[in-house]
Amino acid sequence: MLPLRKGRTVTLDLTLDAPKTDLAQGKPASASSESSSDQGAAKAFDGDLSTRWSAGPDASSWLQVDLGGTYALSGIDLLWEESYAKCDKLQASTDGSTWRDLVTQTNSAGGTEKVPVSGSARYVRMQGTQKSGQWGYSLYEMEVFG
Ligand SMILES: [Ca+2]
Repeated sequence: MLPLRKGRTVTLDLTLDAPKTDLAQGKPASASSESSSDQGAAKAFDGDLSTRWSAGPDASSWLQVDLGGTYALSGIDLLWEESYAKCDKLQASTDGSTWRDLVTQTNSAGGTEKVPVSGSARYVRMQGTQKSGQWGYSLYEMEVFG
């Protein structure tokens, strides 16, 4: 602790982080499956932590979003419900049909995953490969940052 005394000038050096903008929020979303009509793909991009996308039971289920333009990406946050992907690939595409892997995750713990990525993309996809349990993947939110 620095003692502050009356009459003394103190200089503070502050670095403020620019607020991060979720590029995916409210953008067009699609998924390989949706377990019910009120747990559709868009629910993972609505900025609401009480709503979620929930996939059918297939371990190869995926969820994707169209950012509406090509961005240089820095990170993807996955906010999982209890049923998460133990293994998945985070993929990127510029045309929505050819995908490349940004990150391959082989032992995820679920919860909130903040995954650093690099590369440019217009489309971003969570491609599941192994489920955490018997239920399909379920994401409260998937956030994409530039
Ligand atoms: Ca949501």
